[in-house]
Amino acid sequence: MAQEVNAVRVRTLFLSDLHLGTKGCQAGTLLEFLKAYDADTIYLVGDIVDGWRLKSGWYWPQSHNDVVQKLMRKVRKGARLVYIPGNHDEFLRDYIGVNLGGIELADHALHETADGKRYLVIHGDQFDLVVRHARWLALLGDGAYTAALFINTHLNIVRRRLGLTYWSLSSWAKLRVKNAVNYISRFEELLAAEARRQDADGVICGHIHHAAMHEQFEISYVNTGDWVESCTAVVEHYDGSLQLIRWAEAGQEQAAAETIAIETVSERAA
Ligand SMILES: [Mn+2]
Repeated sequence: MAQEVNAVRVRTLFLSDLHLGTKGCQAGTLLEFLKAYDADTIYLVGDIVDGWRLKSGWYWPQSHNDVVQKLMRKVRKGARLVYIPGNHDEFLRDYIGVNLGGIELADHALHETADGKRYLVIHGDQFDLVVRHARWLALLGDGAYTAALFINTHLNIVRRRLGLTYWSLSSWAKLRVKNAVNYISRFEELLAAEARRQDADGVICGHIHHAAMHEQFEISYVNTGDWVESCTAVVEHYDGSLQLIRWAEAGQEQAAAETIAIETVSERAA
């Protein structure tokens, strides 16, 4: 306990797209964040360990181990940890429904906030093909949409078996800069629609490395972002309110300020 006495405690913590096992992962910064925040429940919303990259060359420095250790330490201290695999850690999808040493593996989850709102928690790669071919699928109707979701998942399993790299919607969209905004907004719209289909009040996802929190589609759309570029996370406070933390920018200073305030009371007074 001693190590995290100064941590900000939240009801729930949502993290995605850490990409541990790649040089891009900002593990040191992430570790600082994990020291600053403690939660009753932690959702890992996919692409936590990058299995695709690990296969083509092992990259696992001590800092990546430290992140895993820090998360496991939180579990030992009583945190509930739900791991929802994404496309880069798809190998874990074979273990969905299993509890691995205190880690619950799930395809998706329905999270209820303290104020009774229900959120669909899902990585989001399931919608790549639909996003890419939205116009055609809209013309073909609902059956085509369901088929695309099915094909999307199975096409990538086949690619994986063949040792091909995952086709990435986000990097593909980024290459087409002019259209990137369109793809992002289409992704957001689809995820919002899926939440509505599942009778939820909102969705919390990752995958496209684009943190966001808005109600543009008459439902809460929340994207946790990533720890490769933006260093973002989403927390649920004890009143049920959600907050997007941009750790690389203001979050760090804010948490530091709160930490100093706690120190002032508990330590400096002594
Ligand atoms: Mn992904």
